[in-house]
Amino acid sequence: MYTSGISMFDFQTMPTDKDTLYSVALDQVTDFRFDDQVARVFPDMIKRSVPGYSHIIAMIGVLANQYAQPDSQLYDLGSSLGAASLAMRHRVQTPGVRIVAVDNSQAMLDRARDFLESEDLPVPVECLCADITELDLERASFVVLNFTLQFIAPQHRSQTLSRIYSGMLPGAALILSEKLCFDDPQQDALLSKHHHDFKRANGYSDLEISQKRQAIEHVMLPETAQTHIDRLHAVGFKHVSQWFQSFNFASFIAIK
Ligand code: GEK
Repeated sequence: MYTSGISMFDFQTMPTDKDTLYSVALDQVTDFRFDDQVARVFPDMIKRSVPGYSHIIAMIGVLANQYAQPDSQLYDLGSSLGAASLAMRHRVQTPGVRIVAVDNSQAMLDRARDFLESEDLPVPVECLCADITELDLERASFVVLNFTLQFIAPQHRSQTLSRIYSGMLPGAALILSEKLCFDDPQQDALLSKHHHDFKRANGYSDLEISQKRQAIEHVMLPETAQTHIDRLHAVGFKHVSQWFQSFNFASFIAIK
């Protein structure tokens, strides 16, 4: 069968239950954790919560094929169920590359492994349960932090990026996608409102939106675009560009 276009290669094929985790009023909303309950519904949750997610995943595949160097490694840090790994695996044609998908949630990684191992493709993928703040990368030509850095404590972000940078080859690229906040309170409120409109349009109720926001507010700490750009430069990246934004969600590319 002839297939064309990038959408064939994204996370849409991943099995998922519908996300109803915050649909009934909870006595107490506890801090969000990437546990088995979340892993079960994750593809549905992220697609209905992050504007532009499927586009970013598809572009990660396209960009990985541009930056992958022969006999190097491609890293998917905070891989969750491996959507970015999957996109890279389907796109990259460079000889001798392997993908390393890293997450510190065993529940996420078990599902990612089941899914990635069921595929029969030439590019090998290793699924590693590890904390990315303590990881040493080797011969990395392409690194993905797709909505992961926002879960790392702000005081550890520079050091984590420096560590990543030192494991990257000259000319290698890092993709950093994040939820943003804005210095201007009006802009911040407007884009946050539009994000909630997006979630409502995807079937989340006001109760679900507000309980999820409570669960995530101490766990996921967004920063401004300028903070990310300045930090990437300070770590040593030569070129930094913001290549995507939808409401308060953005993605940057940084080249060593
Ligand atoms: C995607 N990138 O679908 N070490 C390793 N993993 C971590 C750490 C850490 N210190 N902290 C958080 N995580 C994915 C989506 S989700 C984003 C990424 C979201 C992991 C955590 O377990 C979770 O799987 C992931 O980072 C964040 O393209 O849910 O908004």
